[in-house]
Amino acid sequence: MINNNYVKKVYEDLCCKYSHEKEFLQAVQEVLETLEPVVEKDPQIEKLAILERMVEPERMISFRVPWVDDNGNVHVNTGYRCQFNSAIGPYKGGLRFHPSVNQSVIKFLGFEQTFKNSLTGLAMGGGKGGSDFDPKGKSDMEIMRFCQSFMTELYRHIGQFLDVPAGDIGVGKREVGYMFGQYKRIANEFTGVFTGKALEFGGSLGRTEATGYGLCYFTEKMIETLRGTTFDDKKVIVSGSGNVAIYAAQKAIQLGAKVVAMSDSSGYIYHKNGIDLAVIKEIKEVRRGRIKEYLETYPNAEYCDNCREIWTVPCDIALPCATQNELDENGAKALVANGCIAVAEGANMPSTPEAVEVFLGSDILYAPGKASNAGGVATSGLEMSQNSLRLSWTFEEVDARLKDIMENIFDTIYETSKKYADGKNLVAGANIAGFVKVCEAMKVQGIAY
Ligand code: NDP
Ligand code: 2IT
Repeated sequence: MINNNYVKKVYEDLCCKYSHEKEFLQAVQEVLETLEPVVEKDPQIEKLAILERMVEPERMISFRVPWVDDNGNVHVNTGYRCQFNSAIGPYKGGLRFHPSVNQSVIKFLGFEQTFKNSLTGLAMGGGKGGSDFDPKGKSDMEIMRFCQSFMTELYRHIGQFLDVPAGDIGVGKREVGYMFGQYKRIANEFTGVFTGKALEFGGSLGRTEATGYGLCYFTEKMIETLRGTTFDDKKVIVSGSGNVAIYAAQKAIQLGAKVVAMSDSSGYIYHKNGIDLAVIKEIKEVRRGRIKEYLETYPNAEYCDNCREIWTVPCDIALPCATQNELDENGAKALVANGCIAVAEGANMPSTPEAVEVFLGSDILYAPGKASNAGGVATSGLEMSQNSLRLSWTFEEVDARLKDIMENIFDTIYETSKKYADGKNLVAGANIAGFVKVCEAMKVQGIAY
């Protein structure tokens, strides 16, 4: 519910203009609702139309991506790059290849990224991009041809001081390699224009693990501070089984937890004794297979062919690490009813607004993705620093910086929540803390006539 007249008007105008952009409006509404106390204290925000500027991307690029499959058939996909906000640094954010990608999805991700990047404390603006291309079932050569075609247009819009993409759903080291290679070829320069690169050409140690590890560092700090407990001996469920999920599970296990359930878009597995992550890695990272194949090694584990039901598995900590709106009101109620103490988001906007309401109305600790999954982009920032310095830091050095950044993010959003809300609402804490820095930068940079 939005009460303030100015905030309400900004949101209503946006709803009229972009009525079909469901995910984008959802992300904006959640942020605007929590900014009311800040807007009421600072009349400059309305006078300088900061909110109107904050919800409109600086630039939204969309383009044709034609490519040829192994049989010689021609296909056409749509490519996007949303350069949302550059008030505090060059645009920074991942690329997503998934059939569900459209302008609304890319804009919601770019909007969220602006606040997330601000929370890291590093100088990075917000951006996001991708395509409705489906990498599933494609050969390596098809992936390569698609990435090259995509970059043949995108290269003119990015640069190490302008916009630095990285991975997201469907984009990992393989895709980043093909895109970086094409950029280098066309731009005729070798620069840190991408993060998430392989180690051989400027990647950072620890970037692969960063989002998942960072999520656990954040969660451990949250449950230590607010519940006086740790991951040790906790039962954990992790949705998804991609980059974020695998390394969240790995760190949770290292910290003494037992991960009992994981999923992919087809279904979830439940392994009472604790999931063997080496088997998941083999299936997902090496074979690019389905999570159901886990049962070939562990026939005593269970498989359910509805991935949305993973939240009914009793647990102490839930880490949604797959995609937006994967955790709805029923899932949230099941987690609360089963005595779960904390939900921390590895994915972007995995909880529906109704699920968030359930969490905020209960005793559960709830960490919004823009705070708890910021470890990935933070380590991308560290990769950019290393590229600029022409140096590589050790895994231990990167990991220590990541831990420090995640603990600082928790402290910042908790303190902000105490200042503006009730100290429990970390959504408000994250949105306000992320907003204030960008807002101050926008205020002093003037308005272009
Ligand atoms: P991956 O492509 O490596 O893995 C995605 C996982 O989520 C897969 O298990 C996939 O299952 C599942 N998934 C994807 N779409 C759906 C869907 N519609 N319904 C159910 N399951 C789905 O991506 P990442 O691990 O990189 O990203 C996961 C989430 O984390 C995303 O929300 C992303 O934006 C966010 N994130 C990623 C960061 C990063 O550094 N990579 C950083 C911060 C956030 P299947 O294989 O069946 O499709
Ligand atoms: O959502 C995200 O923060 C990412 N996909 C990582 C972005 C990045 O630039 O590393």
